[in-house]
Amino acid sequence: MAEQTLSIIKPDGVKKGLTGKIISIFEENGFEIKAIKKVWLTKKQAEGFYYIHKERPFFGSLVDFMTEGPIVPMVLFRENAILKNREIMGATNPKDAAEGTIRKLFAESIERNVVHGSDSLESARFEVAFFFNIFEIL
Ligand code: IDP
Ligand code: MG
Repeated sequence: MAEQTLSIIKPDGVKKGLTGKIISIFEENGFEIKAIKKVWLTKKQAEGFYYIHKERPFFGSLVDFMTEGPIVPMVLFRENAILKNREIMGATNPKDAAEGTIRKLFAESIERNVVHGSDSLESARFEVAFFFNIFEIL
């Protein structure tokens, strides 16, 4: 079934000038970009986006990282989008990521790992709505 997922190019990816390259990888993998923007989150916004991780030991550091510069959230659409995006992103830790995945190619560490991707239908719904309203998703 065709579905939407939320991807984010994180501050490290934007700073390294990887935005275009990563968008190309999505398009080459059959994703349609239904919405895209560049935003710089406040701490409060980043804490809200990652509320699910608020008890984790890396939460504070993750929020600092995600607010150190602009990010590029986008809505991706295709068959099996959530799983397919997770597949081409690669594992959270680039050391464990498969060859050719975005994180294997570009990530520095388990934290500075270039991209975010929704991990379920439920999180995709929350995350898409966090950044975009229905008039912005085309
Ligand atoms: P995911 O991005 O692959 O879904 P999650 O477990 O949901 O991974 O973690 C969210 C983000 O938190 C990761 O992408 C990464 O930036 C950061 N993170 C996850 N685990 C660690 C860790 O052990 N140390 C530091 N940062 C982490
Ligand atoms: Mg996650």
